[in-house]
Order: sequence, then structure tokens, then C-alpha cells
Amino acid sequence: MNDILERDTKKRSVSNFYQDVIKGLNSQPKHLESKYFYDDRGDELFQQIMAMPEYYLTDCELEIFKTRCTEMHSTFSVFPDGFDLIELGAGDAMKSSHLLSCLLNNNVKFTYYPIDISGHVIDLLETELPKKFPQLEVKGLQGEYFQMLQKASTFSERPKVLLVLGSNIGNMPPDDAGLFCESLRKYLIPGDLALIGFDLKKDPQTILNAYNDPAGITSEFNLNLLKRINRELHANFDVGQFTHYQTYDPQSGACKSFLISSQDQDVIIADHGPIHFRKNEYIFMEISQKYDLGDLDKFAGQSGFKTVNNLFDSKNWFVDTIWEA
Ligand code: AVI
Repeated sequence: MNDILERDTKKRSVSNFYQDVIKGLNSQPKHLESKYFYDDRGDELFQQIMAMPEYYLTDCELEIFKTRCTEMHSTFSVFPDGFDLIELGAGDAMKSSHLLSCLLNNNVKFTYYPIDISGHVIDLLETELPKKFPQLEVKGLQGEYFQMLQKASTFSERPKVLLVLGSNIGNMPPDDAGLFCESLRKYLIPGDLALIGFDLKKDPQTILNAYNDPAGITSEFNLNLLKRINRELHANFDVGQFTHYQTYDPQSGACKSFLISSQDQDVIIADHGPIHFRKNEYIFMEISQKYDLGDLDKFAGQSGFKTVNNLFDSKNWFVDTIWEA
């Protein structure tokens, strides 16, 4: 990216961030968007969350990718002339690397298109993956999921296999997740496949513990967004005056995080007049929705997919569902 374009993109993203924060904190109830958790420190804290013993999601999905790639491969063998493997939010591609390795070992013809919002992530994948897999065809796409999905479609007319891993879909309220599935379907043609990771309902205490760790890393992860707002939007949150509070409702499957104001206080964000927080008033920070298989079949049906296979970890805590368009 050239310097002027980079500065322009940065300016636009700061202004979106500012507008979203102001809108969220002037709403009733107050809320912030969890997509803003991931600045450099947020990325670091999320790595620590994934390594916590209580945060089972990563281990469960990794187990699926370590043990079930042969089944994925045989499902994808409906495309003998090859396909495009497109991963939305590829990150470090730790899980998908197991699939890449299995497909390459079986001489499957495919091109891997990792999509990520972070240019740094894409640069890293494009340099590191060919070292690990010299025969891999990889083309990274940096940007918003759907824009990049559109772009990927201009490169080839081969069938598509989409990967949406990590229960990222759980960070959308269920209605939005349904709309997201509908949008995915619109970028595919009949016969294309999507493999999507969903975290499942289970012992409520196990779920709550994953988001309410005694070491306080999840709390720090939430509070870090207030620090980011202070730094990037010139605000004056007294971060010590907010406490992380986590809930899980076994009926709806909604696991939600909040920051609670410990006292009556005013916060100034840049030139925006004071935003008042009442004592015990909350900011809704994030939803991590848990599902059962019935919910997933409903999503599939409503968005025009049919379920081809469900791959579970050995505890049946997480599923990578494979849908056909
Ligand atoms: C990224 N996402 C799937 C995580 C989750 O489980 O909802 C984010 C997270 N928030 C707190 N812990 C992990």
C-alpha cells in the first residue's frame, strides 16, 4: 500500500471507530462492538485466552482438524477437477494447516485463499505457508470478508469451499448470524460447500468458566477496549472504575460480557461532551452465542444450504458443520 493510501485508510478507520463508539455509548443500553477488541494488545490477550485451560473452543476445533481431515477430504472429492479453498478470517491458519497438509498429501488440486482484515496476517501467511508447503498455491486477500469473497470469485470459476472457523459466527446475535449465512449463500453456486465452526450448548458452568477465568485475562481483554478508546480517541476512561461481568443463559445459549461502572462518573471522548455512567450501569461488550444442532439445521435451511456432514470433537462440545449450497 502506498503511504497516502495507507494514511487515508487509517483516517477512515479511526473515524468509523469514533462514530461507532459515540453511537454505542449514547445508546440505551450502552454498548461497544467486540470487533474493536483486536488492537495489538487485544490480539496478544486473545492469544493468551486461547491458551487458557478454561477456553476449550480452540482445543476442540483443533482436535477436529487434527483427526477428521480425511473425512473433509472425502467430502471435497465431489470436485475432482479442483476447487478454491477460501478461509474467512484466516488468522495464523493453525487449524486449516492440517487440512492443507492432508489435501496436498492426497494430490488434491486446489488454491488456498486466506482472507483477513489484517494486512500483517496476510503478508505473514503468504511468506510462511510456501516455506511449510512448497507445492501449495496460495493467494492472500486483505480486506472485508464479503468484498474479498467477491474478489476471489473474479480469479476463477472453480467450485468453492468456504471455511469459517473459530466460532467467529458466535460473536453475532443469532438473527445476524442467520443473515450472515444467507449472505454467504449468495456468493456460492449450487454444489459449493461451506464448513462452519459453531460452539455447542453444554454444561453451563464449563461455558461460563471459559469466559470468566480466575486469572482475569478475559476481564483484561474487555477493559483493553476502554484503554484503546482512551489512546486512539483521546478519551479519559478511568479503567479501574469498571468491572468485567459475565453471564451465560442456558435457555437462549447467549454468553454475554459486560463492563459495569463502579460509580457515577462522566467520560469525555475527544471533543464530545461528557457521557454519563450511573453507578452499576453496564456497557454490553460481546455475545458468544452457543447453539444446538437443531438451530444449525434451521440456519442451513433458512439460508438455502443443506447439511452434508457434522464433525464433532471427542467431547461433542464443538461442531464443524459442512453445508452444501
Ligand atoms: C473470537 N471469538 C470466537 C471469541 C469467543 O469465544 O467468542 C472471542 C472471545 N471473547 C472472550 N473470549 C474469547
